[in-house]
Amino acid sequence: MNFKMLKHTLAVIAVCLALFPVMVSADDLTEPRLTPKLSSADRIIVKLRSPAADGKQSAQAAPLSGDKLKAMSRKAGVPLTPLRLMSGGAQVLKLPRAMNEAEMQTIVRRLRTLPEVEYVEPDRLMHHMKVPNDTQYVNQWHYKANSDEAGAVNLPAAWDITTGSANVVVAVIDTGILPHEDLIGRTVPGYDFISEDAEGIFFSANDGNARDSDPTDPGDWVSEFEYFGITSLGLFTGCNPTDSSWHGTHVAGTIGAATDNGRGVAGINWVSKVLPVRVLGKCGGYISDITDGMRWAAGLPVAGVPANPNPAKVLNLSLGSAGPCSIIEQTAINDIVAAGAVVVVAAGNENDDVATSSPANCNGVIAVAATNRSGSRASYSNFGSLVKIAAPGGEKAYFSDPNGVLSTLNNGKVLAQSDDYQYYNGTSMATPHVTGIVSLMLSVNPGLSPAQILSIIQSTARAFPAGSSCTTALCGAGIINAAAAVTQAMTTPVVMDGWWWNPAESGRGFSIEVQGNNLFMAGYLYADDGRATWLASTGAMSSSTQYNGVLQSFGNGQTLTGVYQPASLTNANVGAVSLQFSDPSHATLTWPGGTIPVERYMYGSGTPAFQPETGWWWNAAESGRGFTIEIQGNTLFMAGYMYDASGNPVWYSTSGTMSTATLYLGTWQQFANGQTLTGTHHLPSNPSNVGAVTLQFTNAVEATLTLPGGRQIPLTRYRF
Ligand SMILES: [Ca+2]
Ligand SMILES: [Ca+2]
Ligand SMILES: [Ca+2]
Repeated sequence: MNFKMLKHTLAVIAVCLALFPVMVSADDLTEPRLTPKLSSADRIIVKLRSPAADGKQSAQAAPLSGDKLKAMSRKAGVPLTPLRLMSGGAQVLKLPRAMNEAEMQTIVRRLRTLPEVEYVEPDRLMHHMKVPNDTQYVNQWHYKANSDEAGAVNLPAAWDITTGSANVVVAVIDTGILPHEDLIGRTVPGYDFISEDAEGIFFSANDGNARDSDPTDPGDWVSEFEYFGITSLGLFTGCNPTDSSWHGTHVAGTIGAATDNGRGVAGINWVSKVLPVRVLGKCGGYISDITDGMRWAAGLPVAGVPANPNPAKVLNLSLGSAGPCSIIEQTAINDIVAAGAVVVVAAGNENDDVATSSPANCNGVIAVAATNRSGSRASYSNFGSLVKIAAPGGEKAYFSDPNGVLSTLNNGKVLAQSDDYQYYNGTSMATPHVTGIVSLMLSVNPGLSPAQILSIIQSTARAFPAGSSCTTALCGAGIINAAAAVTQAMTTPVVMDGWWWNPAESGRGFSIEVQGNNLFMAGYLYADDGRATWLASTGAMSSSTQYNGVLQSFGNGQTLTGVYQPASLTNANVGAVSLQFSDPSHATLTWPGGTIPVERYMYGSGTPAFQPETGWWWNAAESGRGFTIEIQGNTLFMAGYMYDASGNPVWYSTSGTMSTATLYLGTWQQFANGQTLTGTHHLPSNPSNVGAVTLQFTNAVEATLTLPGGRQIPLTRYRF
């Protein structure tokens, strides 16, 4: 498609930001102690309003009449069967089958609209939370429910939902791994990326060769002899004498130790396999080897190394060093994230701003700060605005202090000897908690993007406990909450945000975005008199793949160059609209114009130098008009949804190549005379040039927009 055609097809729509109804989240069913196993309810509890005029509650409900039952079944959309009467005036009705959460919510919502219904709720099946039988689980305070441990990640309730999926692989980019009794059977074949130090010299690798297919950890001790003898030769610079750490084995155990096997420790993920990628040897590892190992882990090609048959969806990097994010690191991370994998990185242990520690300071990673057992910042943990989330890294006062993180280890100080379990502390230990929980989220919803994963773990994070030395400015959004994150992951729709269209009907299209469980779309098209117009719809998804709502029309709001005036809802129901998503980039749209296939509109390729968040943006001080912004490849496409001088909804669009990574210079265009809501397809006429538009991004969620006339407007991402 040439660029001219592109301009025709990229029309725009409208956003009516603050005017839309308040979004309603899923039912707020509070659970006392036990956690409901979602997706397994086959009954509902209904209480009808008492017909008694005196308002007294009868002790027991009266059986439903046949007519009443039929009416309720019709409303619910499924046959309901009386099961039993309850004390307190409610009764239990059986559903024809077990319903998943979305189906259940639909039935509950429908029945609530009946005037005679006082309340209706799912009759959920409760059960014990899953607790593994590993003998040392009792000491893994960092996994426990928050009612038991202030600094823990709330795993038991998450394990009730999932203990992992065989379709997910987790990469541990570290010192390699040992065949520990509690890791046997928990790995897929990895690789050793440590190159020779110089031709024929393998001090760092310590396994007698360069890169090879065996990621077994041979030990990373540095002896006094080596320290004094070899550093003087320029090797092992900045490296101190130390025992072997078995660091990768400890990290791997947190993520995926064999669990519920009656021995040792529990891992966060009991099912998904660990991919051991060895990049750290004696005295650490080089970025050149680490980035090759990262790329290979995510399934990207690395010269001279066989393809990885088990690409990882999440990479654990419990490593780093002082320094800026290098180009080679950022490029590798960009490519890995573009391939759909999540990169989780330790913030570092220098008690310093994470901005000083790479690769935690790279864009697109989840940088993890460490908290201690009480939920305060561990004294060693790096901190700062680049930290995305906190997790328990523990804080030890002595070697075997149980306030560290307990995982698999070996007791060999030089070479490996006997399997062991030890407490370590560090952001290296916090990071695999996040990685493991991300792998559980991907186990229930493998289509989640890295951006969605980050959004969910941040929005579901637990606030730092009272008295914590952490704040969101220091330690990220909160302490990761496994149960809440996995629950949210299950119900988060996988829809590609941005521009959508029907290729057979170019000239009109759709902005579609899903945040959390809420969809917000605008259709940009033409009025009967030929002017560009837009309609919008927003509300909760019915399920992870289905949206049902109404099209709404707004008017009388702020014009392109006029002063602010709020818009008004001119038609609350232009017609019903539904979107049935068959995959993240395809859907069937049913609306007043009929039923049409729509798909994600792809107009650029390659990785942009800068990637702002895709979707709705606005100026919060000027609600009622808004903008959709997207960069694909190096091409920006933006639309503005606002009003003309007569108060009609109107849209403008602009599209073109970025001038610099963060600066766009273009012109507002306005199309006319294209396809109407219900009319047959025809292309719009050539656009008119409305004036210059400039967009200068400050970061991925903030920009300054300059509209025709020169007025500058601060834009931020619109959160709904
Ligand atoms: Ca080797
Ligand atoms: Ca090896
Ligand atoms: Ca175990």
